[in-house]
Amino acid sequence: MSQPTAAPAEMAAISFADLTLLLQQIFERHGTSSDVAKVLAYNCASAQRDGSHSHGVFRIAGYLSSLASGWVNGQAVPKVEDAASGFVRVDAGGGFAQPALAAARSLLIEKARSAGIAVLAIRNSHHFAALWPDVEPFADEGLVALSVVNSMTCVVPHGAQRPLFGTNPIAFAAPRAGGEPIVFDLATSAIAHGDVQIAARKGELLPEGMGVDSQGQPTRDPKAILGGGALLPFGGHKGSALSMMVELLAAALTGGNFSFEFDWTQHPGAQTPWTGQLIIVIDPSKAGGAGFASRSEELVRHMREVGLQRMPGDRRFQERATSLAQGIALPAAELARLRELAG
Ligand code: NDP
Ligand code: PYC
Repeated sequence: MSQPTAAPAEMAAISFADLTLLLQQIFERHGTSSDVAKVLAYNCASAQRDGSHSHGVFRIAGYLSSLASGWVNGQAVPKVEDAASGFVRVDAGGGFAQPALAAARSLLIEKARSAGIAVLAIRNSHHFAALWPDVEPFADEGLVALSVVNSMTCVVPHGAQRPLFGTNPIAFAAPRAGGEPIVFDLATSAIAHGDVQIAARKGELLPEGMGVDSQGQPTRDPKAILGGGALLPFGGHKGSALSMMVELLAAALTGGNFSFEFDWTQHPGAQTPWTGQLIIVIDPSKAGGAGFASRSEELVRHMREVGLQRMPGDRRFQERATSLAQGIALPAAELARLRELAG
């Protein structure tokens, strides 16, 4: 006998500008300042537009429960410090990382252009989003950018028995002549925590090798991973080393918390990791020689020539083009819920 299949959800479409405005209203109505709301709304709408589903409107519930719990300061005003010729520090004041980046961005670019390289160290910050929106705009301005952020303990270091690291993504962006910039953004865990939540919600099994249950046994059940189990790093000892590097750069170097250092148990509903973020920006024009963007393009051409069909970022740029042309597709019930939240 065949299994009954769920009816496909009725879909609706909304423009990028309208979704951004709607999300801005939601954030403001739930306790953020207008400045913070603008930055978070643009970030979250961009993720939805580009098909970054684990960090688009799916995250709104987590943002709002974190704000309501008092765990994150939606009104925080970042303090930018000019630390050295190539170093900017920001204390995010227990608020979100993206407004801290926005506040420091022009100083960071000025330093990168004058010194050739500059570092932005954000501490005392919450990052609950995709990382590519933090680096891609630098590439649009001809700069190379690399960012790391740590999150919350849920990944077992390779060879260990218990979780310690966060899902700790790394994002990179570089300009490319005659095309979209080269951008990748990847969790150093075998799968992002957000995707495990989405699989659990849909009742789907994960591929092999993503995580373990509460007894440390391999499992494909996302609910077992979320309910006392843990994730594994991608690529065994190699992903584990990168995750360790992220803890060092995003937390030890910035003055932020390691993924295991904060305790949110007194704030039921808290979901936003209270950690740190590092961004390194390089001005490739200082390297001399052939233009960097032309060399990037040359590399991409050679990759295509050996048979590469899909560059990292290709799917996202394609989704962006479709969303901008046809509107961002969302289940109608989800859009109605967002409108309710916006009041
Ligand atoms: P994916 O594994 O989906 O993708 C990682 C990268 O690989 C992307 O740049 C993607 O490009 C590219 N890619 C995917 N498949 C292919 C392929 N077949 N060929 C070439 N390139 C490919 O991402 P993750 O699940 O690791 O991470 C998802 C998101 O979660 C990220 O945005 C990350 O920043 C976020 N995250 C945030 C955390 C936080 O603390 N704030 C913690 C952990 C994750 P494309 O985009 O075009 O698909
Ligand atoms: O998807 O792993 C994740 C994540 C952690 C914090 C924000 N996103």
